[in-house]
Amino acid sequence: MSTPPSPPPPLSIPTARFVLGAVDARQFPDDASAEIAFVGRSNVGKSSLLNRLLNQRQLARVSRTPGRTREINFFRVGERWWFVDLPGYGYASVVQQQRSVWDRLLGDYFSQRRNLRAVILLLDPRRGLTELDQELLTHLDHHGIPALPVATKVDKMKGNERRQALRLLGESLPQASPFALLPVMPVSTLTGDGLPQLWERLQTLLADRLQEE
Ligand SMILES: Nc1nc2c(ncn2[C@@H]2O[C@H](COP(=O)(O)OP(=O)(O)OP(=O)(O)O)[C@@H](O)[C@H]2O)c(=O)[nH]1
Ligand SMILES: [Mg+2]
Repeated sequence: MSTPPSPPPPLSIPTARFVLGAVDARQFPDDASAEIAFVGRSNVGKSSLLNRLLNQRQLARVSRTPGRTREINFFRVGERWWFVDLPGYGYASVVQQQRSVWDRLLGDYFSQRRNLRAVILLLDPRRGLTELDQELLTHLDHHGIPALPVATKVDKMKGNERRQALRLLGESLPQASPFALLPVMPVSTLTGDGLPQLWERLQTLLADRLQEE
Protein backbone atom coordinates (compact mmCIF):
# COMPACT_ATOMS: atom_id res chain seq x y z
CA MET A 1 0.00 0.00 0.00
CA SER A 2 1.40 3.42 -0.83
CA THR A 3 1.64 6.03 1.90
CA PRO A 4 -0.98 8.77 1.65
CA PRO A 5 0.33 12.20 0.59
CA SER A 6 1.25 14.59 3.41
CA PRO A 7 -1.48 17.05 4.32
CA PRO A 8 -1.06 20.51 2.80
CA PRO A 9 0.69 23.04 5.05
CA PRO A 10 -1.67 25.06 7.22
CA LEU A 11 -2.60 28.40 5.71
CA SER A 12 -3.18 30.16 9.01
CA ILE A 13 -0.67 30.51 11.82
CA PRO A 14 -0.77 27.31 13.86
CA THR A 15 -1.39 27.42 17.60
CA ALA A 16 1.68 27.11 19.76
CA ARG A 17 2.43 26.42 23.41
CA PHE A 18 5.51 26.34 25.56
CA VAL A 19 6.28 22.78 26.66
CA LEU A 20 9.57 22.82 28.54
CA GLY A 21 12.89 24.51 29.13
CA ALA A 22 15.76 22.01 29.17
CA VAL A 23 19.02 22.61 31.01
CA ASP A 24 20.18 19.05 30.43
CA ALA A 25 19.93 16.73 27.42
CA ARG A 26 17.96 14.20 29.47
CA GLN A 27 15.07 16.65 29.49
CA PHE A 28 14.77 16.87 25.69
CA PRO A 29 11.34 15.68 24.53
CA ASP A 30 11.30 12.08 23.43
CA ASP A 31 9.28 12.68 20.31
CA ALA A 32 10.35 12.54 16.70
CA SER A 33 8.16 15.33 15.26
CA ALA A 34 9.89 17.56 12.73
CA GLU A 35 11.87 20.26 14.49
CA ILE A 36 13.27 23.71 13.65
CA ALA A 37 15.66 25.56 15.96
CA PHE A 38 16.48 29.26 16.22
CA VAL A 39 20.05 30.15 17.05
CA GLY A 40 22.35 33.16 16.99
CA ARG A 41 24.16 35.75 19.07
CA SER A 42 22.60 36.96 22.24
CA ASN A 43 20.16 39.80 21.58
CA VAL A 44 19.97 39.14 17.83
CA GLY A 45 16.20 38.63 18.06
CA LYS A 46 15.56 34.86 18.27
CA SER A 47 12.75 35.01 20.84
CA SER A 48 11.15 38.01 19.12
CA LEU A 49 11.13 36.19 15.79
CA LEU A 50 9.61 33.08 17.30
CA ASN A 51 6.88 35.14 18.93
CA ARG A 52 6.12 37.04 15.73
CA LEU A 53 6.04 33.92 13.58
CA LEU A 54 3.63 32.29 16.01
CA ASN A 55 1.71 35.50 16.61
CA GLN A 56 1.99 35.30 20.41
CA ARG A 57 3.68 38.19 22.16
CA GLN A 58 4.74 36.43 25.32
CA LEU A 59 5.44 32.90 24.10
CA ALA A 60 9.23 33.18 24.23
CA ARG A 61 10.70 35.68 26.68
CA VAL A 62 12.11 38.81 25.03
CA SER A 63 14.48 40.91 27.05
CA ARG A 64 16.48 44.09 26.95
CA THR A 65 19.10 42.24 28.96
CA PRO A 66 21.21 40.13 26.60
CA GLY A 67 21.94 36.55 27.53
CA ARG A 68 18.55 36.05 29.16
CA THR A 69 17.54 32.76 27.51
CA ARG A 70 19.80 30.20 29.21
CA GLU A 71 17.86 27.02 28.66
CA ILE A 72 16.69 25.27 25.52
CA ASN A 73 13.01 26.10 25.16
CA PHE A 74 10.72 23.71 23.29
CA PHE A 75 7.46 24.95 21.78
CA ARG A 76 4.83 22.66 20.35
CA VAL A 77 3.50 24.14 17.12
CA GLY A 78 0.26 23.04 15.49
CA GLU A 79 0.53 19.84 17.57
CA ARG A 80 2.87 18.47 14.90
CA TRP A 81 6.18 20.33 15.01
CA TRP A 82 8.75 21.50 17.53
CA PHE A 83 10.11 25.05 17.37
CA VAL A 84 13.12 25.44 19.61
CA ASP A 85 14.59 28.65 21.06
CA LEU A 86 18.29 28.07 21.74
CA PRO A 87 20.32 30.16 24.19
CA GLY A 88 22.25 32.97 22.54
CA TYR A 89 26.03 33.06 22.38
CA GLY A 90 28.60 35.82 22.46
CA TYR A 91 27.39 37.85 25.40
CA ALA A 92 30.53 39.30 26.95
CA SER A 93 29.67 38.88 30.63
CA VAL A 94 28.91 35.19 30.27
CA VAL A 95 31.68 33.68 32.36
CA GLN A 96 33.81 30.81 31.12
CA GLN A 97 32.09 28.28 33.34
CA GLN A 98 28.70 29.17 31.86
CA ARG A 99 30.14 29.03 28.41
CA SER A 100 31.24 25.43 28.80
CA VAL A 101 27.75 24.52 30.07
CA TRP A 102 26.37 26.24 26.98
CA ASP A 103 28.82 24.39 24.71
CA ARG A 104 27.93 21.03 26.19
CA LEU A 105 24.17 21.59 26.10
CA LEU A 106 24.24 22.84 22.52
CA GLY A 107 26.65 20.07 21.50
CA ASP A 108 24.24 17.49 22.94
CA TYR A 109 21.34 19.19 21.22
CA PHE A 110 22.93 19.18 17.74
CA SER A 111 24.19 15.63 18.02
CA GLN A 112 21.02 14.12 19.48
CA ARG A 113 18.06 15.69 17.67
CA ARG A 114 17.66 13.42 14.66
CA ASN A 115 14.33 15.10 13.92
CA LEU A 116 16.01 18.50 13.44
CA ARG A 117 15.23 19.66 9.89
CA ALA A 118 17.14 22.92 9.90
CA VAL A 119 18.57 25.58 12.14
CA ILE A 120 17.51 29.16 11.56
CA LEU A 121 20.72 31.11 12.05
CA LEU A 122 19.87 34.70 12.96
CA LEU A 123 22.46 37.25 11.92
CA ASP A 124 22.55 40.99 12.41
CA PRO A 125 23.51 42.43 9.01
CA ARG A 126 24.97 45.51 10.71
CA ARG A 127 27.57 43.27 12.35
CA GLY A 128 28.08 40.74 9.58
CA LEU A 129 29.19 37.16 10.21
CA THR A 130 31.08 37.03 13.50
CA GLU A 131 33.66 34.51 14.62
CA LEU A 132 31.14 32.80 16.88
CA ASP A 133 28.65 32.55 14.00
CA GLN A 134 31.38 30.86 11.94
CA GLU A 135 32.10 28.47 14.81
CA LEU A 136 28.43 27.60 14.97
CA LEU A 137 28.29 26.96 11.21
CA THR A 138 31.28 24.63 11.53
CA HIS A 139 29.42 22.79 14.27
CA LEU A 140 26.31 22.45 12.11
CA ASP A 141 28.33 21.30 9.10
CA HIS A 142 30.00 18.69 11.25
CA HIS A 143 26.58 17.26 12.11
CA GLY A 144 25.22 17.74 8.57
CA ILE A 145 22.51 20.10 9.79
CA PRO A 146 21.26 22.65 7.22
CA ALA A 147 21.44 26.28 8.32
CA LEU A 148 18.96 28.82 7.03
CA PRO A 149 20.51 32.28 7.51
CA VAL A 150 18.08 35.03 8.42
CA ALA A 151 19.10 38.69 8.63
CA THR A 152 17.34 40.35 11.56
CA LYS A 153 16.29 43.89 12.52
CA VAL A 154 16.45 45.09 8.92
CA ASP A 155 14.15 47.98 9.92
CA LYS A 156 17.25 49.58 11.47
CA MET A 157 18.72 50.26 8.02
CA LYS A 158 17.32 51.91 4.94
CA GLY A 159 17.86 51.83 1.19
CA ASN A 160 21.44 51.46 0.04
CA GLU A 161 22.84 50.79 3.48
CA ARG A 162 20.46 47.86 3.89
CA ARG A 163 21.11 46.46 0.42
CA GLN A 164 24.85 46.63 0.87
CA ALA A 165 24.83 45.03 4.32
CA LEU A 166 22.64 42.18 3.07
CA ARG A 167 24.84 41.65 0.03
CA LEU A 168 28.01 41.51 2.14
CA LEU A 169 26.39 39.10 4.56
CA GLY A 170 25.29 36.85 1.69
CA GLU A 171 28.79 36.89 0.20
CA SER A 172 30.37 35.90 3.49
CA LEU A 173 28.25 32.78 3.79
CA PRO A 174 28.91 30.37 0.90
CA GLN A 175 32.53 29.93 1.95
CA ALA A 176 31.47 29.66 5.56
CA SER A 177 29.15 26.70 5.21
CA PRO A 178 28.41 24.07 2.60
CA PHE A 179 25.10 23.49 4.37
CA ALA A 180 23.90 27.09 4.22
CA LEU A 181 20.46 27.30 2.63
CA LEU A 182 20.92 30.48 0.67
CA PRO A 183 19.90 33.19 -0.03
CA VAL A 184 19.81 35.02 3.30
CA MET A 185 16.23 35.94 4.22
CA PRO A 186 15.83 39.50 5.57
CA VAL A 187 13.23 39.97 8.33
CA SER A 188 12.01 42.54 10.81
CA THR A 189 9.79 41.62 13.71
CA LEU A 190 9.04 45.32 14.11
CA THR A 191 7.55 45.87 10.64
CA GLY A 192 6.74 42.24 9.78
CA ASP A 193 8.93 42.43 6.65
CA GLY A 194 9.99 39.02 5.34
CA LEU A 195 7.84 37.00 7.73
CA PRO A 196 5.44 35.49 5.17
CA GLN A 197 8.43 34.46 3.03
CA LEU A 198 10.13 32.88 6.03
CA TRP A 199 6.97 30.99 6.97
CA GLU A 200 6.74 29.65 3.44
CA ARG A 201 10.35 28.47 3.62
CA LEU A 202 9.83 26.85 7.02
CA GLN A 203 6.79 24.97 5.80
CA THR A 204 8.75 23.63 2.85
CA LEU A 205 11.57 22.53 5.15
CA LEU A 206 9.15 20.85 7.51
CA ALA A 207 7.08 19.25 4.75
CA ASP A 208 9.77 18.15 2.29
CA ARG A 209 11.06 15.27 4.27
CA LEU A 210 7.60 14.27 5.42
CA GLN A 211 6.99 13.25 1.85
CA GLU A 212 10.17 11.18 1.76
CA GLU A 213 9.24 9.26 4.88
N1 LIG B 1 14.23 47.20 15.78
C1 LIG B 1 14.09 45.89 15.99
N2 LIG B 1 14.34 45.39 17.21
C2 LIG B 1 14.21 44.05 17.39
C3 LIG B 1 13.84 43.17 16.33
N3 LIG B 1 13.83 41.91 16.79
C4 LIG B 1 14.17 41.99 18.10
N4 LIG B 1 14.40 43.26 18.47
C5 LIG B 1 14.80 43.73 19.83
O1 LIG B 1 16.06 43.15 20.18
C6 LIG B 1 16.11 42.85 21.58
C7 LIG B 1 16.50 41.39 21.79
O2 LIG B 1 15.48 40.57 21.29
P1 LIG B 1 15.32 39.04 21.76
O3 LIG B 1 14.25 38.46 20.89
O4 LIG B 1 15.14 38.95 23.23
O5 LIG B 1 16.76 38.45 21.37
P2 LIG B 1 17.33 36.98 21.63
O6 LIG B 1 18.15 36.64 20.45
O7 LIG B 1 16.21 36.05 21.98
O8 LIG B 1 18.27 37.23 22.91
P3 LIG B 1 18.83 36.15 23.97
O9 LIG B 1 17.66 35.36 24.47
O10 LIG B 1 19.47 37.00 25.03
O11 LIG B 1 19.84 35.30 23.27
C8 LIG B 1 14.76 43.22 22.14
O12 LIG B 1 14.84 44.49 22.72
C9 LIG B 1 13.85 43.23 20.91
O13 LIG B 1 12.74 44.09 21.06
C10 LIG B 1 13.58 43.77 15.03
O14 LIG B 1 13.26 43.11 14.02
N5 LIG B 1 13.73 45.12 14.93
MG1 LIG C 1 15.89 34.85 23.68
